[in-house]
Amino acid sequence: MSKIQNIEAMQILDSRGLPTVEVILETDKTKSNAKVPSGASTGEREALELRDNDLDKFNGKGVLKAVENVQTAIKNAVSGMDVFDQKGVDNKLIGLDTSPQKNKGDIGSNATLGVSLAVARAAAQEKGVELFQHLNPENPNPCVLPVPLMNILNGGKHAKSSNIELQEFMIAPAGFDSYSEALRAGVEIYQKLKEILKGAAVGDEGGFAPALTTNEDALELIKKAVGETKYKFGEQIFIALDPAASEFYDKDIGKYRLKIKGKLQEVTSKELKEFYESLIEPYHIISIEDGFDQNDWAGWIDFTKANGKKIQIIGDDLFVTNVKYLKRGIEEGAANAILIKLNQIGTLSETIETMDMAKKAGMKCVISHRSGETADTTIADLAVAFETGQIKTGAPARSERTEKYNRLLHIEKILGEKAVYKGLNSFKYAAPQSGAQAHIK
Ligand code: 2PG
Ligand code: MG
Repeated sequence: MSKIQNIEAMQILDSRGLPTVEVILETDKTKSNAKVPSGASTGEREALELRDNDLDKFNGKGVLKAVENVQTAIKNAVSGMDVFDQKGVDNKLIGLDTSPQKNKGDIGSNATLGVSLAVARAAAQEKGVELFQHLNPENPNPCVLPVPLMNILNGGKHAKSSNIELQEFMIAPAGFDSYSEALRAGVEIYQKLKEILKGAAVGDEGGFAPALTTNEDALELIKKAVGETKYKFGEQIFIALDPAASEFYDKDIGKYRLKIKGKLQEVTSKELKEFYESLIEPYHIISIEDGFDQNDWAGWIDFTKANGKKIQIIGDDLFVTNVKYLKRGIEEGAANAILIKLNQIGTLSETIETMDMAKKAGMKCVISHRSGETADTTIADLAVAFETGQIKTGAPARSERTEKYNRLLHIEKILGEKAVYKGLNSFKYAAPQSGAQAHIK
């Protein structure tokens, strides 16, 4: 037992230069901290990060109210609690949410998450173990390193300069024997792309953001970059997409608006499905996240029915790391994987509960950063702790992204001979969506 003695919070900056929350927590023996990330293409059902809306400061983006909530309501509620009682602390945090939508709208998910993660860090420090050896009480000796989904070309809301609608073009170096080899391959392809583009702006997640005329251009560029390295496209290197389709769905006309074949088009869910299907084979697409709008359940279900045995189909805005929406997705067969973002739900325990539900349903969990990040590397430990086999944390550029990749290098070193890289096997699903996938021999 080790009691929480003091909790403080501060307003700091994230990778976009916007305010975010840092929590500093003290017990008798230790001092821990956690920094909270923030999204741009947020799902409408996400837990709410509290912003000050004081237009005089940071254009309304300040988080002093959330900081205040940590130092008053939360501190009062959890002081004296045991840092080894993660669930107890998280339940207290959840109990402070009095918002009618139960989305932590009044207390702030940025306030709750900072405290929840600082508690986990304090407990690991007190035990004298690495964070990845503490986070999953059912598996204190995890050894699986994740496949990094590296976002090397940015579009959509993260990079307006690219002029394309799909948000993330990621490479998945899955055909390797170790995490560090896979990472190296990803880095070399990123550097090759830089050479081809002769220097281009980068988007929020460090991927390049050149001005393009159509979404397929991004895929062609990546294909070219891989082709100019020694790596085999479709054997070692695959592509994962996050279109973030809610951002280009027009509710009023019930259609998606995006550039296909160089032309801005308005397409139905069915036409969008056919567009994605036409890309899978030529570009070795292994995974598509948020291919459809967060309320287009029928679109998701049709796509998963047709392609769920061939590729990974991830719900991000669709599920928002929330058991309520995941349950519906499992019942209706809307996806075969879920993106896991701690701040979409606001506590570590709720995140673990969601991962448990996904795992039991045979769905893959992909741990994810946000487009607004900090130097906090908790998600790297989380991916290893739960042996999810996949993580997406941006391009191998900008230290808020590379810190996570570097932390995984450290974990690989700590594990030594025991480290496992499952590569393509990390993309295999169990029941009910199981089946041989086209790319996985
Ligand atoms: C996403 C994320 C992270 P954001 O859509 O998956 O890449 O973006 O944090 O802006 O929601
Ligand atoms: Mg997404």
